Amino acid sequence: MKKDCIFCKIIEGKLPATRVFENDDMIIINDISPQARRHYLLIPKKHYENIGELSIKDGELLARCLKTFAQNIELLKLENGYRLATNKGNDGRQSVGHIHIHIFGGERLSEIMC
Ligand code: DGP
Repeated sequence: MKKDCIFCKIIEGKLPATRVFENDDMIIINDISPQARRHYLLIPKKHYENIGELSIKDGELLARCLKTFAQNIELLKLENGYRLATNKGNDGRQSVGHIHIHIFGGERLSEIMC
């Protein structure tokens, strides 16, 4: 856990968030500022600044998170499909420095989304 990280505080329960799913690896919460009818954030519990910090070994954690996500599509009401995105750095418009994957769905999405 990193001091002064918003997502670490949410993971620790020190800041409120609507948790839709949780296991040992990750939480899935509703985004505070949804960009689609359903907009979740998949947040690994281990603190990494962004996807660029992951080693091959760390990639196993990400693979487990994605597999678990894919097994919970009904819970998330994403049976019709979804889009995943992760932002990195200034050009990627990353605003929170804790790795997270945006999950968009619940409607037919626009062709381009930022
Ligand atoms: P990014 O720009 O990729 O770093 O996305 C960060 C997302 O996190 C953005 O869509 C808004 C969301 N967010 C920021 N602070 C909070 C918070 O305190 N709670 C929740 N639920 N979402 C947050």
